[in-house]
Amino acid sequence: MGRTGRLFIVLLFFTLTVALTNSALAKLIPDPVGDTFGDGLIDIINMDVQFDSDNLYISANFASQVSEPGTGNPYDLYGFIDLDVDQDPSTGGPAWSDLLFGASTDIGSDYFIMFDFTAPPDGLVQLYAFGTPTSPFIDDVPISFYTRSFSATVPLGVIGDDGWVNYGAVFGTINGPNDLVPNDGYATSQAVPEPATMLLLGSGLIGLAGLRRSFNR
Ligand SMILES: [Ca+2]
Ligand SMILES: [Ca+2]
Ligand SMILES: [Ca+2]
Repeated sequence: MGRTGRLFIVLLFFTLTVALTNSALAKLIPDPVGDTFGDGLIDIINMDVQFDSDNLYISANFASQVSEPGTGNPYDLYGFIDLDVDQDPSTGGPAWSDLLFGASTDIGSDYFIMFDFTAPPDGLVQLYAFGTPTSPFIDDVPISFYTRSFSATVPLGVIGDDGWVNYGAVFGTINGPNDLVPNDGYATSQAVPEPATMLLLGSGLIGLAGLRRSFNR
């Protein structure tokens, strides 16, 4: 194997290392199947909150079907996502799982997203800032529902955050909560893969192609 071939192997190794690091970053927060309560219709499988320089991207997968609140489907998804944007339990308020179940999540919820109990299905859920005695409405958050998942996008400009947040969520039906994620404690947001990493991954794949060529020669 010539010098070019060795260079390709080094490139490939570096690329695999970077790819593995990124798959660790993109790991979903898992939640057990079958750990529901109440009417048990909504069962969270996992949840993920990632950020880039512009947005927080919030998504969750469910064992059950889910639909946007307000459609009248039994699987219409209701609930709350708590966002501790300064990762400080002493600012903001208690998480909804603490309020509803006496959990102790160590979240100081500065903002929460409510899956609205009254709005028609309009592709939006509502962002509130924690406050006493009332929590002011901040903005609508665009959300897309798929058969067993949803994905919502919160502009960082709205919550004034650097992208790192602690979060937790409670989901259920219109009849009440069914599942918490995480069950005890909180999860922390992650960065989405950077374009520079994608470039490295791309150059590694080109390297792999080159390596095959040099072997075939
Ligand atoms: Ca679950
Ligand atoms: Ca806080
Ligand atoms: Ca759970």
